[in-house]
Amino acid sequence: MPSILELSDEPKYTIKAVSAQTGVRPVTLRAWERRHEVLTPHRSENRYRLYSDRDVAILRWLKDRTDNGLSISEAVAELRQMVRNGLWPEAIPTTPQAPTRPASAAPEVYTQQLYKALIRHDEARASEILREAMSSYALRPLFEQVLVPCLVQIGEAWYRGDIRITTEHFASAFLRGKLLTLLQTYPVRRGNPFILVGGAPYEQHELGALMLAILLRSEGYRVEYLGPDIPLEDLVDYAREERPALIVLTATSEESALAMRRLQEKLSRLRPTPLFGYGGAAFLRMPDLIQRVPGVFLGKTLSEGADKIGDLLKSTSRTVR
Ligand code: B12
Repeated sequence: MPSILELSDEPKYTIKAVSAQTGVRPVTLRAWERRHEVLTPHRSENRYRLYSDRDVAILRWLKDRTDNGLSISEAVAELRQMVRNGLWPEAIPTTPQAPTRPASAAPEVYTQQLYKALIRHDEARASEILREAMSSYALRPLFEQVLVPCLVQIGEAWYRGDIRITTEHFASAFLRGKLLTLLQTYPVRRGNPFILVGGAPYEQHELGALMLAILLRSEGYRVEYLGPDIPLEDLVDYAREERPALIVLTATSEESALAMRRLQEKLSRLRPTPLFGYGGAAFLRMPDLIQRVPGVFLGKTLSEGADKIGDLLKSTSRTVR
């Protein structure tokens, strides 16, 4: 891990984005600044606070110390002493396995609460529940134990005819919006392995790909999220120019999965040749598709996918751009 001093001090993030990255509420951030002079964020032209990667790392470090029992003034004093001695602490890695604070309710409770708020079209309540779940759970359990089960429940209710198509669309649009915002709160790290993530041709389901993109960005990769239904010819052209280390596509239907059959071959003509990995519900429902689609099957869950990608990239350790 780099020392905090090595991180960029270019002002970039709003207080909302910093709050999502650190788990410290905006009101607390402002209080820390006012009372403890923790840091002085840059102000944009319209006077909004803008924080740098270094600011975020300082706040994460302070949050970690306070989570471990120190008062904020003790943590600030400790940091000042280290800086005076020329020993800036190391940046704390963003470990998605580590919850930001002890969970206040079991994941199933959040799933049910979120499901109920979404089928009532109660956006304010759904946002509140999601915010609480996000501050209680790290990304992997948040996605796999709260959001995915909630989406499955919505899909089943739609299939049974218990909820309207409009309601299902509202719920997925709401979650898509929240997930895109979350993706954008993570910095784009140039120099780290570059990964393209998106949906296979004809695929309209994009939330799995989006969650995977967030996991990978939070783990330090440079990730571009391309959205659903990507035409392969164009993707190959783009890869030729941008030289990603890895392309990941997801598929829910057999049609979309089979549309990826020729991709590996097309990519093998590029130099350097990007790795190609895939996953998604189609391969769980019809496992024989794994034999029929050349490339690396990345696993049954988002966590398995993120871990497998880590292993793949470690073994090639190619950083592009
Ligand atoms: C939201 C939604 C939609 C939205 C999507 C909006 C959006 N922007 O994404 C819209 C309205 C567009 C939609 C359309 C359709 N949908 Co739809 N949809 C859903 C719903 C409710 C949620 C999907 C979702 O995001 N799930 C969350 C993801 C993460 O779950 P998952 O894919 O199961 O992921 C798990 C694994 O597959 C894995 N995984 C996922 N991605 C990846 C990637 C990698 C690399 C790895 C390693 C792992 C991995 O991780 C997860 C577990 O950890 C599901 C219900 C459900 N059970 O999922 C139905 C569902 C998928 N849809 C269904 C259907 C039938 C359709 C339509 C055909 C309906 C229609 N008649 O038009 C169309 C298909 C259009 C198309 N060509 O793709 C069916 C599919 C049934 C089937 N057996 O194929 C479902 C299951 C609903 C149901 N119960 O019947 N849908």
